[in-house]
Amino acid sequence: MKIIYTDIQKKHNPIYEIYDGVKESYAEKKERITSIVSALKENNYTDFISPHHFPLSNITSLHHIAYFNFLSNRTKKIKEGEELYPSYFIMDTYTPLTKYTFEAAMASANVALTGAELILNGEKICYSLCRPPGHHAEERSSGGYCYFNNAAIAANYLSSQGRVAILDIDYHHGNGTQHFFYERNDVLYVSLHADPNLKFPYNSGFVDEIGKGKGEGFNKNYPLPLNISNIEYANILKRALKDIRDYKPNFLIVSAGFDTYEKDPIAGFALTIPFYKEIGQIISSLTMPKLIIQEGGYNIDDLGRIVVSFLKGFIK
Ligand code: Q9C
Ligand code: ZN
Repeated sequence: MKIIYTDIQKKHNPIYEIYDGVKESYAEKKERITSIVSALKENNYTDFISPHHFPLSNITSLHHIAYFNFLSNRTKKIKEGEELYPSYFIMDTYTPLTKYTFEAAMASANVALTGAELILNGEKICYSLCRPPGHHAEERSSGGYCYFNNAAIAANYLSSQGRVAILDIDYHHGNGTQHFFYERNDVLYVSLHADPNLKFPYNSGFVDEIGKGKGEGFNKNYPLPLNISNIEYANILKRALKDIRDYKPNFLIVSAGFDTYEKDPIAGFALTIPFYKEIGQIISSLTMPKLIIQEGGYNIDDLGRIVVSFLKGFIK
């Protein structure tokens, strides 16, 4: 299995986030990448690939040019070690700009696009180890540790060659991804996530959000109760796969967040490390080519083992 990543993605390195007015240690740490890469190497995954640079239009056909320019220009004025908090392009207090945020977010988007290109060139499965994550980023806003929506950018790229389904298994609802494809029928969005009445992003991810216009029926949310177990989760995942099968996509993108893990420091499900292999197996029962895109997952000690377990569910 080809694995795409670059250490440029580690250059984004905020120190703190603000929760209810209190500064806390930044959860979306660069060590997440280190944990994943070293576990992959220990488990004999060797096919690592660096991303290449795609035309900016792949990003700016989704993200507004004013937002893109804001990230590009504003980060140039930030000093080493400084963090810039909300402006009108930043939706919350978890998504600061640092000097290298734009560079890392661009690299992350190119990691996603490189994976998508490999899929077009005939790979059956690829893992784009994106960081920063993407699924909360909208047309003109950053949020929830996300700047550019990597999965949406890859989906939009693939959509010129066929029907795309996105399965989002991050703990949080991918408001950004839903938003980009809400009125489109060429990209199906299906998400399993913590009930937004209780958890971030709080304002989207409800069952009645089914899409709009010609996109009606092509957005599907499965909000879940806290502390959900492996077995209950597997049942709902299988139901969600039926939505995907019925759609008959040519490509599948998995927005793979591992903050559903029982010991995740910011979340609240009860999934265990061996169960991620089962999730992988369930998803690999779908036959179309698959691009796995890394989203959340914040238990640094165990994240690498979780990813390895998950990838083992797919054929190498
Ligand atoms: N004190 C992703 O998983 N809320 N984003 C954090 C912790 C923000 C998560 C509160 C969660 C954003 C990609
Ligand atoms: Zn998440």
